[in-house]
Amino acid sequence: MPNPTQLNHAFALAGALRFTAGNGGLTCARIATSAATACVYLHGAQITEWQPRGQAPVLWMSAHSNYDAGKAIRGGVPICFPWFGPHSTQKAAPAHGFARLSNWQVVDTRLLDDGRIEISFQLSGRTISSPLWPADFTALYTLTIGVSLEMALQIENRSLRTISFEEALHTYLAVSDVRRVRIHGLEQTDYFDKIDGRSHRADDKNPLMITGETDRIHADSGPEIRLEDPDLARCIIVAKQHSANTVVWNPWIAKSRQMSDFGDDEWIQMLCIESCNITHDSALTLAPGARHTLRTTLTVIPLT
Ligand code: TA6
Repeated sequence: MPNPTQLNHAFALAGALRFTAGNGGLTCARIATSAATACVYLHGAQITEWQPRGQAPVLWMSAHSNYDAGKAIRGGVPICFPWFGPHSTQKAAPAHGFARLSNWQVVDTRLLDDGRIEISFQLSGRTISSPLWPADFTALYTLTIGVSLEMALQIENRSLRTISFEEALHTYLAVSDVRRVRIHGLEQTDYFDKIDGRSHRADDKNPLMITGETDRIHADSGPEIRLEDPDLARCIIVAKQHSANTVVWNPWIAKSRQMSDFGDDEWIQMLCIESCNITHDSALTLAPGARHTLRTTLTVIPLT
């Protein structure tokens, strides 16, 4: 894998993007423009920081995260692919697939005319073949960073047979106090509650509020989820394209204590709102040569 010096020679953008050694010695791209700052690790192509100028950080990161080639970074936006959660048959397989544990290759960086920074990463089945999912594929992940954050995950089937997979942008959002936020956009949707193992229908008109451990897979949510944070006087808009389900997750007290890379009280200041194509009903199938792009855009507006 190229070192920061080699990456800067090929991809640095003067005054806007440079590569450096981050936590744990893992290589990351640091972005700083008049619009925002950000940090993206090549490990998992995981964005860990995004902060529009004048805003509090929008992505949450655990202070206890690992930064180790063999482990997932806790926070930011992990890429879950080609399966979500535990592997269907191999219990020893990594949760949420191998994409977030892999070194992705930087393939492009550019400064757009509107001042946004675009950085693209690639993961290929030719470099990361897994007996658990032996497909020939190419994943292209493009981040467009400015006053908004656009994340586009394109999967291409490079094999001669149909492939099926799950995917998610497992977005950790930073909140002031998860007990006081309101989530709009999931009303009147059906969801599977992983806590009680049953299917439910969301309240018809009231926004979702978090009052305990929450782990829900909502089906057919609309194109936009709004997270209202009264104490930060802001609303984070999660706009989704080609995402069949939305996961809402907060581990709350007991689950937080069970995770070594998650502080006991960190649950208060985070909430995952994840853009997904998961479960048997919504996993994706691609014919040979076909492509699919899951796109999520985060925007922050004042809470009026
Ligand atoms: O997206 C929610 C979830 O599937 C939860 O069930 C919990 O496992 C969370 O992901 C975190 O998973 P991780 O493997 O990153 O600890």
